[in-house]
Amino acid sequence: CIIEGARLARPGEFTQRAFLKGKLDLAQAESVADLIVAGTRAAQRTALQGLKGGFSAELSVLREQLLQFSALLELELDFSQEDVEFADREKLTALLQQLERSTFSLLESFKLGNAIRNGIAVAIIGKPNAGKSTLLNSLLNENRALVSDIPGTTRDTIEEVLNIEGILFRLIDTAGLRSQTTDVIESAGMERSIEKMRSADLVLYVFDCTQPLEEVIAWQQQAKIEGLNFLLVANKSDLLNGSLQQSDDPALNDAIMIAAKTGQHIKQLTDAMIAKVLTGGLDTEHTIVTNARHFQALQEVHKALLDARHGLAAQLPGDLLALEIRRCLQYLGEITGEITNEDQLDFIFSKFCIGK
Ligand SMILES: Nc1nc2c(ncn2[C@@H]2O[C@H](COP(=O)(O)OP(=O)(O)OP(=O)(O)O)[C@@H](O)[C@H]2O)c(=O)[nH]1
Ligand SMILES: [Mg+2]
Repeated sequence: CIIEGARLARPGEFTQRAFLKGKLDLAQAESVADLIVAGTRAAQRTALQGLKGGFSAELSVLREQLLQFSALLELELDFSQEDVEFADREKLTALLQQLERSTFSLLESFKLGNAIRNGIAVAIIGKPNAGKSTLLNSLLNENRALVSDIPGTTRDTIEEVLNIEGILFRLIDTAGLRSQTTDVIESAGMERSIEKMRSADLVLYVFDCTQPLEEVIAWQQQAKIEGLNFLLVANKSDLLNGSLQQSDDPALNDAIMIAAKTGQHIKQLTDAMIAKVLTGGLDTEHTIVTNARHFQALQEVHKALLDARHGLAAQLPGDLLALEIRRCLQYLGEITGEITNEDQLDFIFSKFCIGK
């Protein structure tokens, strides 16, 4: 065929043609690329959702409404001598606020979308000897981390990925937290533990349920203040019969009782981990932004919307207001591909593999 003049398709060429012919918009075309690299079922699901155009549809509606206002504002400019107002300022303010809310929730969804693509970071935190490394091993079903009855066994973080029911988790075993240590390496390890705890999507706070529980309650209060997404994991339940010791505190009602060493109730824990993640809206029909380019454009949209609304409040003249609104439209259009330049398109489609 090649002698006859045929050539191999360029990366993304077929999808690019579908876009240029108007069969897919840009956000949908990019979902094709996301689908190709999706490593888990959850990632595939969000990519498919993008392909169906939910994301684009949501933005298109908003963009259309804004276009109408923009047209009215531009019309005012034609009659600038006569001091007329075609665009109802109050309605425009309301629309801008609605757009701000929509873009904000889309921006927020990026965090979840990103987690789905790259795995949900789960930090396993707790005092030395609580059984964190034993839990990591039990979740992975292998002896990955060193376990011993000497407190301070884990000195640095250990990271492993685990696919639970199609959702990718990045499990991070950390060095145990103790209130005081004179060991330099151990205290450096603890600093890293705290860092991991703060940056994780989900924190598993593991404690030995045969020990006094005051510290657990204190940790929980602090975690709530810091706004952490966490689960309390009461470990070593095989050493108890029945309920938590001194657990008349209702604060610990939600703790999940497990025995990491024997693998008891690990399924209950993984179910709770999935439930924690799903509350972010993974299974709902909500649109999730997974694409970094969309995220950046949405940030610009959000900034432009704020400027426009502040301009309105400050009774900015119509021509300046029209400029701000055009900026919003520009960035919204960049996401769905209504406004693009050649270079940007080539860059986007070059990330595809050949034959797509
Ligand atoms: N009985 C019982 N012992 C457990 C359980 N989980 C862990 N252990 C024991 O507790 C000790 C400490 O376990 P590790 O997993 O090393 O604890 P860690 O939290 O990682 O400790 P550091 O790395 O020192 O912070 C070991 O002797 C484990 O065998 C459990 O569910 N039941
Ligand atoms: Mg350990």
